[in-house]
Amino acid sequence: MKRLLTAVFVAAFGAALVRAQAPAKPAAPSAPTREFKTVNIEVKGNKIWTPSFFVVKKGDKVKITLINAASAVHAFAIEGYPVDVQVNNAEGDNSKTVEFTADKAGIFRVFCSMHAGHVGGQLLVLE
Ligand SMILES: [Cu+2]
Repeated sequence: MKRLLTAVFVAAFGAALVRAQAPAKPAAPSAPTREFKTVNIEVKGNKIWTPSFFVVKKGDKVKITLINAASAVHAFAIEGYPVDVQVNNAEGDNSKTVEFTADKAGIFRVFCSMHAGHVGGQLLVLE
């Protein structure tokens, strides 16, 4: 019986000691949100999302507000990411927001998925 009590005491005391000495886990830093605003304009017949270059770090949350100040409907898409939205200026709803996490490093084409001639840009995701 004495051995059993000793074993129980050692187990309980040891567990308490381990808990007391365990270093606290540092809180994982939350990824910053990189916010951008880009406007679709038309210059001498050329449709452009401007600015059209976005630089973020891998793991960042990205929020891009899209404003279509040109005519009709244009799309904003990023190759390699699930981003492809249409922004319609003709119906008075000329603003949309896209949000995603930049989980892949590299250079990704930014383009209008509706018009091949639309001037595009790039998303640069740094490692
Ligand atoms: Cu377009």
